[in-house]
Amino acid sequence: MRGGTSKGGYFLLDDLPADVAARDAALLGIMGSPDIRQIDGMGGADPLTSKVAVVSTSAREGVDVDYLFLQVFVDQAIVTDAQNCGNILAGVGPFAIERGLVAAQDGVTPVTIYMKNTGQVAVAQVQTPAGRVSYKGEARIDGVPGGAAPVPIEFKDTAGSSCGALLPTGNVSDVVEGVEVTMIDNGMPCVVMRASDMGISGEESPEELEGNAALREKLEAIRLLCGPMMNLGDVREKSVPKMTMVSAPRDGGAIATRTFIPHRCHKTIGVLGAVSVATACLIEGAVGYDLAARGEGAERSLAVEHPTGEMTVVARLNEAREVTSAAILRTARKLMDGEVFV
Ligand code: NQM
Repeated sequence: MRGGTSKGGYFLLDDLPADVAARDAALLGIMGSPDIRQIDGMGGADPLTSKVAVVSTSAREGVDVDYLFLQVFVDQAIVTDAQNCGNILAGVGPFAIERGLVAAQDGVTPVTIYMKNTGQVAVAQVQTPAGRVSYKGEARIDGVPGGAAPVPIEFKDTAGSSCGALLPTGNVSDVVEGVEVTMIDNGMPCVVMRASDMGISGEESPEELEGNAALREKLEAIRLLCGPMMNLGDVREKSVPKMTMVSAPRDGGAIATRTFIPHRCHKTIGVLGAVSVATACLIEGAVGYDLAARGEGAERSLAVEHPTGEMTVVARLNEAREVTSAAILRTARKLMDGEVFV
């Protein structure tokens, strides 16, 4: 399925080996990793298309399904659950209904999803006219051609999802390798830096940025130092933290971004990555605050600009001006249903 601007294999938990090593070996075989072309598997030779959702009925009160996200590295024999994925999440509701884990209503079916990677809950609204999942519609998201059925998703209590605290160092900003950064986790551990401090304008294409060896080296040096500071330990073999360089918005949005995830430059931006960066823009003194068009009031619509458009994060704030929930719009599409070979 395509989930948002990512693509992956969606599995029922019981269809995969229970043993983690055997499961990971199977998923590497299915995706064709390690190989930069993933020629012998289903992966699309890009971290954004080498993803897996493992879905099961939930035993939790008030929750429909449990979702475990697994990132299958393209060029290394690594399968990691060290991050969540809000894009692949967009396909979980439709998949759960298609597989009979959730009964469809006539109209729209809310699916409450426990995200096992971070221990938090999201609610997705799936279009189910006449009790069947519909993927067709007019909702558009940047990074995906054409229209599709809308899948609005709401997240609550995502602060400190992987790092234990929204600002894991206790500071709104720190200086690492001479660069001012904000380390933040509102659903996705992110290091936010000013593009200008990294020697770029923030308007470059992902290809141009990936071709900038000095930039990539500097980003990785900062990332390896930030990992332990964010309670993530040694992050050499982890896909977090994400590295987002911000600059003033160009197209009427709230902030412009270029994100490394962490070794390839994202063609858009991750969902929870966008939520975390938008949250940084709302914290006085954090990197991004001074560059952002932040809006007013208890509900803010922040268009996070990225290389192929924008992703709007609707953030709700409490009286202390802390973000208490965030909502985004995604779409998803079933691409094939069948048997895959290891
Ligand atoms: O941040 C890519 C994606 C993601 C993650 C990544 C995501 C999120 O675009 O919630 O969606 O940052 O590795 O799928």
